[in-house]
Amino acid sequence: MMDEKLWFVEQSNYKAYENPKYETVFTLANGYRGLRGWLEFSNYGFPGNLIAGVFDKADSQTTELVNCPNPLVFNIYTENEKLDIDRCVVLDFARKLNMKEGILYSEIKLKTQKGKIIKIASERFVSRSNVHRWGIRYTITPINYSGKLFIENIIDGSITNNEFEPIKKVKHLDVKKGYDLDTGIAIKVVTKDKGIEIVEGTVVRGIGDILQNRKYGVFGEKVREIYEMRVKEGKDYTIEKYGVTYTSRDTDKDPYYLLEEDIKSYLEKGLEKELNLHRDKWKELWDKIDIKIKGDKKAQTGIRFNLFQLSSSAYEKDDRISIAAKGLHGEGYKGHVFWDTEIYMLPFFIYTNPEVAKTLLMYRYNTIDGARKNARENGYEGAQFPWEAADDGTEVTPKWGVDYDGNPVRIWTGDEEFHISSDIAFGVWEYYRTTKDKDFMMNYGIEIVLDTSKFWSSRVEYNEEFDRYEINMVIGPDEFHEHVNNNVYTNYLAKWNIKKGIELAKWLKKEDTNIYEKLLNKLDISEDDINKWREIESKIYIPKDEKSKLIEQFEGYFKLKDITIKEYDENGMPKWPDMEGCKLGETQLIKQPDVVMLMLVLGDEFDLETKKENYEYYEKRTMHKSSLSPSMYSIMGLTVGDTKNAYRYFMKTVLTDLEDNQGNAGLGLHAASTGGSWQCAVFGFGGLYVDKDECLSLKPWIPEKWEELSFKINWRGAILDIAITQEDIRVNSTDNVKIKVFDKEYFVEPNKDLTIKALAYNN
Ligand code: IFM
Repeated sequence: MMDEKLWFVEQSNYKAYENPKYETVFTLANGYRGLRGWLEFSNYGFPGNLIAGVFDKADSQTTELVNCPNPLVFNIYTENEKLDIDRCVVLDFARKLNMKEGILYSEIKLKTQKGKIIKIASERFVSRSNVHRWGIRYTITPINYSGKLFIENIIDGSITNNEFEPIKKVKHLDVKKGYDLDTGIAIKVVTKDKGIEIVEGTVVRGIGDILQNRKYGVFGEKVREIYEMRVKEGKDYTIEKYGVTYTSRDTDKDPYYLLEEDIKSYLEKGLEKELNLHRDKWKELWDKIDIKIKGDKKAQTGIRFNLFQLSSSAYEKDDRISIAAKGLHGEGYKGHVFWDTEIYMLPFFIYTNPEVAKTLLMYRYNTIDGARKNARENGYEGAQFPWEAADDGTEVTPKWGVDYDGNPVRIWTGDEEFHISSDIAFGVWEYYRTTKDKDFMMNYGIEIVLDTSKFWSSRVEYNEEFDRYEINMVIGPDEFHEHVNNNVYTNYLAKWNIKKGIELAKWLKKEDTNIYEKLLNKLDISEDDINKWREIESKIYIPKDEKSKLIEQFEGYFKLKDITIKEYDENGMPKWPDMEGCKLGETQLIKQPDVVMLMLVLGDEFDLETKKENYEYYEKRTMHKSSLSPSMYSIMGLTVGDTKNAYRYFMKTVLTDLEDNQGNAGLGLHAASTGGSWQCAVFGFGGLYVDKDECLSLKPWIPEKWEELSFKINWRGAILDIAITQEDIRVNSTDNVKIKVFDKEYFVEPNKDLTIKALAYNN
């Protein structure tokens, strides 16, 4: 029973101002769509029905993910008094996300202003078995009265985007039609610019003949049906709500036909059967993705929350979509896709569910024409992937935003944060290195790597004086410093990208000359160009301090005002130091890892001393003003022996949304941080890495209070089950695998435990 609790995220107190945070935390998603954990009986908060790929611009500053009609509206009237939690006495309140089964439970007891006490229990799910379906089962109990009750089922098409920032409110949808399904209702809406049609349908069904006198109506942009119920004090009444969604992205025909058919078969099947299929799917998923941390309950629930929500954000059957920075959990960052996907989230999928990883990379492949357009428009060649992406690969970063004080500021990331192109190429390589999926690499991946190499070779500037290639006017991962020259992360990754391009071109020529020639022809790359790349790659400028191992984040960084962090808040996060009259960009304070990030992404290129020196230097200057920050410091901390801080950063990461430690959980999931959580556990504490000879390697370390850390990974088709305790490391595999543990080679035979005693590696 205790162990079961470690699968739950619970809310036991109701505070209206916390609604947005819990809407994110309790979002149920299946990669096709996300339904925020909106509370039906409150007017505070931001309902969200986000369907992957439904983008529109309308009057917004830039293209954004559309908030689709809210199908969750379910009003209860006791006599004629509408149940509104914020005007009632809350007698009991509990919500619980059961992550094992993907079900959100709630139990609420309210006393209305007229003194009627009513209890509502519900179970909500968004099906992982059939992504178009979702459902809720309500059990309503009038505690102290008998009489009339009305149930109102509504689909609200009046929804707008950006409700949380009223000045930016935008309407993306026109209501085309309301449908009376008798029983049940549906709505068809269409997006203003792109004409994407969305149909939502819901049916409520009472168990027993409890719903009477149905009335259907369309009220402006809302479609509704209302039922009367005669209730008796103390009796339970069960109502099932069935939901189905389709869009014109799913079909060439009218999506309403698909909806109609699917609702019919869903009703025939019944809610319980769908729920069981959904449970089975989660069981299957958890078998692949779960990470067990024995001896640390908070860490256990925390890591599971991150795995649950990250896994809920991907849909392997649609390669036109990826995972947004805020998942399908909120409108923050407009549903845009960043480097967060390839650098933070992708490794989780590569090692647990490679099919999903491939789909995510195929999204980049399928949007490469947009990236080519970006390059052309900016005067470059090849493919320049957008810093923020939506549905077609063109740049959609907004040009304007607000700073920490609410003043308007120009956003330069879309113009200058170029490293995204090599981050994507790196993702392609990491996927290939782990899966050896040759078909993907030959037919898709290599095109990304070559066309980004081509981009970089046109983006670099030759400096004759120093006979070197430079990349100027950029923003690196640390976004506090804009318009900088020769950011080491950007330059190193560009160099790596071109080098990988040369290497893979050679490989492809050997593997299949035909494909090689066709591809070079398609990309308009000649062998002379590739020879030129060699020269460029060897001369890309990497700023280095000749006297120490310290790497300068960009040219001139060390000359900036050296302000370091002196104080930490109650959450262990840095407090703003006295800026001594300087602007942020004039100091050495950074937002998130940059040099440290480079040493993680290209770990092999740097020795331990370099990692240590730079970690120590930059850690004192990193403000962690991005949720992408603590996880990387945790992993690097483990590499260099700062285990105490590594654990602290790990906990910060896994609790990002649960404890809302960035203060903006209401806007959606910190999806990069969910991926960072997995990386901390597996790459950090698990110490898993692929060495220079492409051998899977382990160098684990676990905190004293952890009795065991265990996880599964997929390594080139073999499923490895790895458990680390204070006494030993155990590895089981479905296939023959060579593995290094603390640099010593071992061979794991299928289904035979390899156990290495701690003594063997502690010496
Ligand atoms: O991609 C990140 C970036 O690194 C920091 N700002 C937020 C973005 C989206 O998560």
